[in-house]
Amino acid sequence: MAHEELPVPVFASLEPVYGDDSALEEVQLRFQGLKSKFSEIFGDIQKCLPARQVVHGGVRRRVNLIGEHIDYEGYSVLPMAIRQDTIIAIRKRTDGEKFLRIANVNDKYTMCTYAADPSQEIDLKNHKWGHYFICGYKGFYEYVKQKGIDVGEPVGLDVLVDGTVPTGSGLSSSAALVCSATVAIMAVFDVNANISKKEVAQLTCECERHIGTQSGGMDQAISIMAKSGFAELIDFNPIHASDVQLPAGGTFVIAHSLAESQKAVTAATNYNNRVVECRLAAIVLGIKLGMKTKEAISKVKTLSDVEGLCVSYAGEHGHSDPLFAVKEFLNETPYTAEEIEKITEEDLSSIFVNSPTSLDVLRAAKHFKLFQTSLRSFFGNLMNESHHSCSVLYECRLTGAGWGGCVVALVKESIVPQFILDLKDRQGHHQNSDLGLYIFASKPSSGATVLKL
Ligand code: NG1
Ligand code: MG
Repeated sequence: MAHEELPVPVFASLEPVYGDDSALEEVQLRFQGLKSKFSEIFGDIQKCLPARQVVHGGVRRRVNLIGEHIDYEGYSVLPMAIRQDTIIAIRKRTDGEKFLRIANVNDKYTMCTYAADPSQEIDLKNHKWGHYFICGYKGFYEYVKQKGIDVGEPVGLDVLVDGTVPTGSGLSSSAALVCSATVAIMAVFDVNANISKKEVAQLTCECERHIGTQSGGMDQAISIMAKSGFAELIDFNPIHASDVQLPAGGTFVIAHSLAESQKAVTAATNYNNRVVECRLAAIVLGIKLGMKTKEAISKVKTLSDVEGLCVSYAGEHGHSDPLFAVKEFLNETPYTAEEIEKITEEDLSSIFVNSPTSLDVLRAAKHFKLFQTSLRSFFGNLMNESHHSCSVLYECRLTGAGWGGCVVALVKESIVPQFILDLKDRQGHHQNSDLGLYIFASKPSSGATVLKL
């Protein structure tokens, strides 16, 4: 059975997860810290259930090696989990109290309190870190409802979070929190045994959309499905992960640019803007390549949906790649909404009527870069090309969504310490007291885990 078909593993101690991991000692300390802080805040640690998440590093965080900004276009990506993670301790309240209290070991994040109400709307205009937990909470209840699983009336939850990656770093701190929240909630309600990692990956991707980012699914997929020692080639629709062995003798060094990117706050102008531009480019290409207007609008969601048409068109002209059609049919000058509406024969606001976050984009954007956006999606295959296309055509340069965050370098193992020292010198990182958080080496790590202690 493929490992993605297995449920998220449940362990009684840390060793099976971190046994081969130099970080074991550090993690043990963090778990002890998590336990005592939990008791300090909420009292009585008994029956507290810690769930651990690590990305690309898995309900660890991740770095992406190949393929930025193409997951939401249905194209495959190659991320890996890094050693940094988010761990959560969670407990159901049995005293009838109907609040979710979400605390963080880091004092920078003050406690967030929400009603124990799965139908609550997340207040997107007033961003709070606890909203990411609520994404998982809402998603969990949507899942059990859809599956007909009875988990009883909503109860209060005490939650304590500890995450080791800087936020807004393109290392997917948001997905680490959403995924660890979802996995922890599943575990505390005992519904984690029969659900496969693949299903959790799909579910957590939908969960994160509650925060208003039109998430592609890469981060959640790797957070849940990562396997120690491997990067994963992730395909979408449906989600599928294939293990990819990385070259021996190399280690990835991840270095923060020290610019933060608050995607949940800038979604309309950055991330969701690219998702909307891609959909519009795909619709326009679909129409230019002979689809009827209505058909294109209803059927074409991503550029991968029209790639076949583009390739056939190129073939008729003795070419083989979809870029030929892009260059033929799309103007390099950005389009106004009115110009696109002339082609679609429909208001853009009615095309996106069911997507409030897309309507936000339409309100915020003056122009739409259809040519650049489709060039970029069809183009981003090899790491160098991907990096070039990312920086030149997409105005971002880093792992993750960009506009801040981390660079990733594959470095010969023998020179890693010197490489890190040089980087610190060049970037003035030596003045930063949290050095290890901002520049570090990581091998591919494992994905989400539940610990019942
Ligand atoms: P970051 O920057 O880590 O939030 C985002 C998306 C990914 C992917 C990358 C760009 C979410 C949660 N993550 O990553 O799905 O599209 O940008 O490759 O939306
Ligand atoms: Mg994110």
